[in-house]
Amino acid sequence: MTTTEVPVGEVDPFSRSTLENPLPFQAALRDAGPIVPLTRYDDLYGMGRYAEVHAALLDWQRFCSGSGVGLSNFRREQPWRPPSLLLETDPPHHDAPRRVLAPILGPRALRRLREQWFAAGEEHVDALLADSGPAGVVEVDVMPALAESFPLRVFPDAVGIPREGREHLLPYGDHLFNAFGPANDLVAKGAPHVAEHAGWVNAQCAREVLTDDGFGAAIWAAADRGEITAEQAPLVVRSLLSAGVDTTVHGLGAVLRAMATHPEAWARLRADPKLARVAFDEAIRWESPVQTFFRTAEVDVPVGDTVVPEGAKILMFLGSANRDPRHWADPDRFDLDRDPSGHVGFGMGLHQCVGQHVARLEAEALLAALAARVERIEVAAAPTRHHNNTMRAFETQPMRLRLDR
Ligand code: EJD
Repeated sequence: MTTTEVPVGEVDPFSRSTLENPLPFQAALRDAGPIVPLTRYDDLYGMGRYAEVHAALLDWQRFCSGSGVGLSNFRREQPWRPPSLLLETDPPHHDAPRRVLAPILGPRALRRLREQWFAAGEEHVDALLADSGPAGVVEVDVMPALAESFPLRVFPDAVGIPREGREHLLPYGDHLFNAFGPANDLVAKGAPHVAEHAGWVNAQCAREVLTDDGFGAAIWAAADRGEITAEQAPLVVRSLLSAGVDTTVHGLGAVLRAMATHPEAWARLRADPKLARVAFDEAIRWESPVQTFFRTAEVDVPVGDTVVPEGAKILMFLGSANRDPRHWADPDRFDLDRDPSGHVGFGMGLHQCVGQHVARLEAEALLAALAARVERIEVAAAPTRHHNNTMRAFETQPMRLRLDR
């Protein structure tokens, strides 16, 4: 907890109580200044205001990613897995993998998937709603029943990996996102199983394992054209399996929460399904499933009255920037009438989420299917949080879906 007695710089952003509800800590961090030393960890500074977070994300020359985007500094510590060619690199090394992946996940390429995923959304929702009683109500925990199962149904197929072993994907991602933070109990809990999950994930990245029509095959085709090397291709496939599952699960969890707690927004979305996209982006701003990641100061960087010394880590609070009242009017309000574009929930600058169009399409397909059949989404019981060093997530969200009849 942030109390008036403890200066915000002495609070552990990764403690269980901060993870359970980070909002008071983030408000105090923003009020303390544009950059604040976080003294629980060595050589660490925190940035919580929109203007500075936004500017730093654009300034890849001084706020670099090549030393890792977690607390661990790769110049001094061995990473737990070979670094990502997209996430944990700077130009020029970053650029070829990014240039290859961007069109594979871009709006033009996704047109092919749109009809398929909308049909999958309908099937998925129909199966869930088949269990409604005579009252036309389905009471269900939407985390497993929708937020997890829908991405797991459509995304691995689109990558082109086999069905067997997909249960490794979520625990792999959960550990990966924990491992960006400090080596606390959350990391310790995942550690005994990492080798098993990582072994399976890495094995799915081989050309022979992948179908010949998915995102994975398209990455390998780029290797054949010489745009990346054959050594790079499996690591780029690994990026899809790393960043593409847990993130969308918790993005869907966020938009479902918003719809259940804002019935007027749900009614508007039902009347105009085109609102699904802005609803999803506003939910990403409001909840910020990816709460934080780090940069490393490439040189001494002055920020306000503070000089961040070369080699120090800077913790960028995306969720805090997305609720900074210096930038957003009434930021704690979920509001379908605001323009959420410019939020940093997908990052900003040259590392900005390359999979965001995929995430939006998954959300649109699921929301459209729900909108066609569900008149009201109600909170049936208080949700519970899933603690993760990077993600703001729900473990459970019991809801009542009232069918249109
Ligand atoms: C990520 C914060 C990868 C990879 C890329 C992006 C993430 C994780 C892993 C999404 C980090 O290339 O392996 S939000």
